[in-house]
Amino acid sequence: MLKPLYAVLLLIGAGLGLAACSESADTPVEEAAPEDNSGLAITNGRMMLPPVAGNPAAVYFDIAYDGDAEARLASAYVEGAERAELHDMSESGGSMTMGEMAPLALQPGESARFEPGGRHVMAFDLSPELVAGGTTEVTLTLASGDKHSFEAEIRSAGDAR
Ligand SMILES: [Cu+2]
Repeated sequence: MLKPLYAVLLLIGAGLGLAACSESADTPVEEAAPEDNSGLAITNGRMMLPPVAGNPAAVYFDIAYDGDAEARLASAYVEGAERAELHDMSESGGSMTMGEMAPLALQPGESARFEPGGRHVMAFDLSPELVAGGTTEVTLTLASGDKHSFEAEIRSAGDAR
């Protein structure tokens, strides 16, 4: 009578031990840089704060893509902004207007620029914690679901873009 009960307790104990073990083993892995299979490398990341508080900021950067297959940029996330959109500038009737960017496809080995007067990430509803001289994290998500994050330098409206 005692023996089977002991066996059950042992099993429960082993189960708990396993759960605790895998939890402590997983935590350091998650805290390390998440695996980045995006093939994206970003340089020159910077966020231009708006001249008037309450307006959106623009984020510019250079992309180099070195993946195995065509990649499509799907969305952007900017730490400290409520919402971010991928924008492009186009000329219509002699004036420049901006709007949602057509999906950007990158072939292996290709690069692209997000720069003043062209493509940019528009960041809306900015946290007051985003101040010139600091940095913020920008995350790009590809259509494949792969993500790539980078630090963007925060600059004030009058600084070099
Ligand atoms: Cu815009």
